[in-house]
Amino acid sequence: MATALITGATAGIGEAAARAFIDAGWHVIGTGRRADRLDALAAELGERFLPLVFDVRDEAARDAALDALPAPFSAIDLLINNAGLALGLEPAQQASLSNWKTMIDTNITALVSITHKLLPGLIERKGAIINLSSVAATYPYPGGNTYGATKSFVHQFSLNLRSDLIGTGVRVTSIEPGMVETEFTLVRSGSQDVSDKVYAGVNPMTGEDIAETMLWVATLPPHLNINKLELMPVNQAWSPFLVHRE
Ligand code: NDP
Ligand code: 8X3
Repeated sequence: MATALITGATAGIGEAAARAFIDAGWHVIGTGRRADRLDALAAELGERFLPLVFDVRDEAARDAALDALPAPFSAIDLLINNAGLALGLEPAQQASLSNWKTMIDTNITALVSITHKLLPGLIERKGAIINLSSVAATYPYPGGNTYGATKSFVHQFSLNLRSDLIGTGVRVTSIEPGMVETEFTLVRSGSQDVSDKVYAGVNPMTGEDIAETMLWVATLPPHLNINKLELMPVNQAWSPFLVHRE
């Protein structure tokens, strides 16, 4: 059976994906910084789950972990680039540059670095890559500034990968969700209260919804590639353009 590496498996979408792929019979490597969460997942999911603790921005720690993978985890067929975050909802002119750099380092630099490292093996095995973009890649909103731009990068990087990987059999998909209730808004705002209010009454998507979508994408016939897939809860849609009147 196949092996998936899921970055950011300690919470939200990645944690749900680890469960979904294990339930479907895969071997799963789940990564994240919070070792206690990965240990708990390993205890729950059993020997087909391998916890791997590293910060995706730390290339040396990442390489040390990935270069020492035991069989069958060393033969990765599917890379799910899920680890990511938003920090802050302030307008650009009030935002923290440090927050912007953290989002760029995590959502862009770490994602391309791990992709670059695993590409040779993915080509060898005619594997697949699923990247977590967002509706924020396509639709701007106040306070989305750098977060949305990082997800636009993920969207376009995914499509450009397809261009380069033509003929290799490697599939690439950009998954672009709207509101999914996870720890995303807690991390973004630093407040559980703010997070609860964002999702209250919306009936938002769940990590499990996105995990099932990723499993579907990953198990389609090998001649079929989903390029990009945008999902929203029924209770989310778009706003009119902002207009400032003088
Ligand atoms: P969560 O905050 O619930 O989970 C984020 C995961 O990313 C955690 O496992 C976290 O692990 C990991 N992570 C973050 N930074 C790092 C780091 N530096 N090194 C290693 N792991 C890291 O959020 P979601 O599950 O919602 O987010 C998953 C992905 O989905 C993100 O890329 C997000 O942008 C995207 N997304 C989310 C949407 C939503 O509405 N929730 C909508 C659209 C896209 P740890 O902290 O343990 O390191
Ligand atoms: C997360 C969805 O709308 O909060 O990527 O940017 S949104």
